Amino acid sequence: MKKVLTYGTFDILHYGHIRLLKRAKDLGDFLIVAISTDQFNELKGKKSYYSYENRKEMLEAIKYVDLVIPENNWEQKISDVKDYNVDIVVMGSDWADSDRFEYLREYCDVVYLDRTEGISTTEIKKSINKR
Ligand code: C2G
Repeated sequence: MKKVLTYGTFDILHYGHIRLLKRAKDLGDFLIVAISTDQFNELKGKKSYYSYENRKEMLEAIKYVDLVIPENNWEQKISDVKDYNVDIVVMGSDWADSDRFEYLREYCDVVYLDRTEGISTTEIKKSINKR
């Protein structure tokens, strides 16, 4: 069984997230999504609209997603890869070649998938606030 792992906040879920998750699942048989806790989001300088619990609930409802785990810090990735026997870590291309992920190549494959243009949680929030 080929296991895929991806990280993210996944706030205000949109088709960019869904397309990333579908393509990530297509690379293996089992997709694990580590979503940022509210506390870790603060560390990332992000405040999500939905709580961790609600974001987890929504991610678990997506057919491509097999398991949702918390992302508590930047440092947990190596143990995540080992603990869950992950073969591939997948991220959107905004993370391409980032030292937040490149070091994982010692433990698993790292694949960056093109971001979906024209959609982002930030843009959605902005357009709703304008109305
Ligand atoms: N994404 C995408 N296309 C978009 C928006 C997002 O492919 N239009 C991808 C991102 O590249 C990322 C995933 O969807 O791989 C989740 O996006 P975010 O929730 O914005 O995740 P981020 O804040 O980048 O958190 O440790 C890593 C961080 O937790 C990643």
